[in-house]
Amino acid sequence: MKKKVVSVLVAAMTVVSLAACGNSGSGDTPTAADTPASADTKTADTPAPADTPTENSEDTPAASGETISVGFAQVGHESDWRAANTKNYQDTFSAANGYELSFVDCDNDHAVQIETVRSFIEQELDYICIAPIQSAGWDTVLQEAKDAGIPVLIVDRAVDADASLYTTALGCDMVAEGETAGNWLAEYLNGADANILVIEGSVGASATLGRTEGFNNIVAKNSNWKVLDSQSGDFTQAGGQEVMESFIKSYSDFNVVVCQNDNEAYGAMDAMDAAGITYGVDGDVTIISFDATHNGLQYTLDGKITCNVECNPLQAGFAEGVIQKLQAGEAVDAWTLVVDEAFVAPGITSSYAITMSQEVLDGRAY
Ligand code: GYE
Repeated sequence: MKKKVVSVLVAAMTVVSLAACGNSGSGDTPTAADTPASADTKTADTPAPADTPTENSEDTPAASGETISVGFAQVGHESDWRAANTKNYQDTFSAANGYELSFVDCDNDHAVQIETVRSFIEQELDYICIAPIQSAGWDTVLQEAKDAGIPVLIVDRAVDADASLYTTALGCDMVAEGETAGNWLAEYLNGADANILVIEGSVGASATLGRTEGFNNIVAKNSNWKVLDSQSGDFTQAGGQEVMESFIKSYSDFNVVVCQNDNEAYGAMDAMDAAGITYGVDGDVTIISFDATHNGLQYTLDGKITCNVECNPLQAGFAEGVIQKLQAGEAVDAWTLVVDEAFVAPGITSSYAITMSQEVLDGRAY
């Protein structure tokens, strides 16, 4: 099962080695903060396995009929987004598609995730995908994977490590998501004051850091906005409810609640319901959420979550596209941006977001 490091003669007579491709990241670490714009953007046109040329890769596992082994060190099972992301990886890296997927739910524990990656290295898997629970603390194990010659794909969230330590990264632009939320709010409030409470995601996660940074970039431009408090709800419904309950005890004068994912928003709504606080387009408090899952968009269609900034969890096709390119001995991009939109409740028009409709909701698979 161990990946052979092969050289492949491609049409232009250029010899490209897998090992070289594996370390072809640019000097710039592709963090969410400096995500390149659309030039590298990939959308639904990611090559499906059937479209991927395999004729130039005769001694790769796929071409020789061997399955390709992929380890996936997943964050955990904290949210609906995560469940959709996990299912997407399991469906894409299936036995029927020629893969043997070693899937590990790391239960939001950084130490477990590091050890999981180490065990993938010991098992000499062909590829390793990591959705990093936190962005810091990756240098050592990434160096170990590099030394073992195993290509690593950093998926969904970013790491702080130098890009030379991994093969490629892919995911949404979290800073841009936070900025979209802020820009939409400025447009919506049209000069009115904002007293804002933020329920952040998991501490140290790039999704949390990026969304916070992006939103704060817009807060800084609005002198009559005040962030009263900002606490982690760990991307869970229970966490969102707990943080909102404590906010309600401490603050009485807020009119905006920013939840960094949909599950936290469900918990925050439960807490506000219990306290008799009204929210949504007809209520006292405006809720902003992130993810735009099916249930989250239902609440947006119902006018309860006023703005929902998407992060698309269906990212496995991008990872598979990278792996198929590496199998074929082709160079891969250092960074692949998964593009997303934002959605607003019916009756609101925005230059930053799409107005929700039943049709949009019906088209939402996750
Ligand atoms: O927003 C949240 C999940 O990393 C983008 O993690 C992902 C985030 C997503 O738990 O729901």
